[in-house]
Amino acid sequence: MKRSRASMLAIALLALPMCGCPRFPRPEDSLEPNDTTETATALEVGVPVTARVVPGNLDIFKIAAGPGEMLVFALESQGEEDCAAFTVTGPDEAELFADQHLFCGDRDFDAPITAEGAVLDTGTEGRYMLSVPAEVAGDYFLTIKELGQVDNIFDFSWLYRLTATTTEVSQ
Ligand SMILES: [Ca+2]
Ligand SMILES: [Ca+2]
Repeated sequence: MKRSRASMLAIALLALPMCGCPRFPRPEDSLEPNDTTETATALEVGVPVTARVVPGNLDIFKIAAGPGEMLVFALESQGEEDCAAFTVTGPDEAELFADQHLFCGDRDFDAPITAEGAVLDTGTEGRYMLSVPAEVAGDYFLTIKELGQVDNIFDFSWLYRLTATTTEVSQ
């Protein structure tokens, strides 16, 4: 009896990696630590960075923009659980965009808070185009937070490529 229970446990342990569930821990990226605006990763216009966000560890990026520009963050999924929430703040700490959903895939149910002219385009699978008006000159901060499912047993992570660009807004 003991033996069969042990073999059942062995089968369960062997089956676990095959169930497709996300597993933890997953390695962090080389940009860490970038969990606060003070330690934010500085972006250069048009130069992509690849990073991984995990629950409980924000990824924060900064880029100088403005005045009179549109700042666009292009985020392309490179795999794992695309389950992110975004926030963009301006030089005066004004919130220009803030996702409000708490779990994967709920963005459509809990609409983000957006400043006038700020838009998140999710029209292409695995790609986000987040545009915010940079009316004031200074540093703009993008915060990426990895969410989960309501019933998550294992933590998620998301591998992404981020490119920031600016365009002049015609008057
Ligand atoms: Ca990270
Ligand atoms: Ca981080």
